[in-house]
Amino acid sequence: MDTYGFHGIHGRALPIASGLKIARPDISVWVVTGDGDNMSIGGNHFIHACRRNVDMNVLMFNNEVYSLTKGQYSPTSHRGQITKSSPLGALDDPFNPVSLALGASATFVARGHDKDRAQLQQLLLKAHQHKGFSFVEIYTNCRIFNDGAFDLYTNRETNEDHTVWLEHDMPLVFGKKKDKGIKLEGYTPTVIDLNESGHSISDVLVHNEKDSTLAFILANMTYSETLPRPMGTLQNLDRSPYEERVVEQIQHEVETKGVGNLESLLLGGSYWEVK
Ligand SMILES: Cc1ncc(C[n+]2csc(CCOP(=O)(O)OP(=O)(O)O)c2C)c(N)n1
Repeated sequence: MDTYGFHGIHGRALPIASGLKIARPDISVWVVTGDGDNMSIGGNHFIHACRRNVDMNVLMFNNEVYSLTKGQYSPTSHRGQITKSSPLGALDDPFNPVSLALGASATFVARGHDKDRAQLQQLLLKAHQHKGFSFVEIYTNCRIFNDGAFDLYTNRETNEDHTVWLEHDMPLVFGKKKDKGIKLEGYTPTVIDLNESGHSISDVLVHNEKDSTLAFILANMTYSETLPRPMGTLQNLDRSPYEERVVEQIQHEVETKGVGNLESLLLGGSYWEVK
């Protein structure tokens, strides 16, 4: 097909994209999905796509609600969220999508939002350059069914005090005046005030996107009421993409056993004759 993209069935974008990339490793494959699509009906596909590490880019537009179907709660809706299907407040605790991706062994995990194009552009470029599975969670405002859900993290007046930008080799400094930092006390992140005596920039945690233990700690800051919300690249690891392993395996078999023959495959080895 001479096209830049197409729609698949709800929840099944990742198997379609995996097949496409394995058949055509030369093309750049992008999946655009939602929190409902990717965490509910497609949740099982998501965890297996993460561990398989097919070289593709998954952009998950998280608006914390099912919007197309007019406002039911989703796996990223928070406890107490009032929606059309939870008029008294949702009782579930949400998935944290970046923790789920890390737990399922995704090699590239990042988070951005819809109101900062420069940061998002940087993340999408990094995802594209990463060889392997890239997951980018994108906070996306739904004006109709969940307006303002991310205001604290995306509005100019509040976002600098409520988010921290993760950049490899850079200290986790945040705040309007860039005078607050994240310090690790054991495995626990805490906020320090750099204006206070006894605190200096050398106490501030320096990000390392190759450290998967640190990625978990940072991802866990997500729903904290006292810590800023981590944005940027949580993890960026090198691991061979699945489709390369498929090609290598086939090449090896052809080199050692010769080109295959379907008939001898079907009639050879394990088969039974029913009498
Ligand atoms: C196989 C199938 N099951 C259920 C639906 C109904 N359905 C359509 S969209 C949707 C949820 C969408 O949520 P999300 O992925 O978060 O996208 P949003 O609409 O919020 O952008 C559901 C359940 C469907 N279209 N197809």
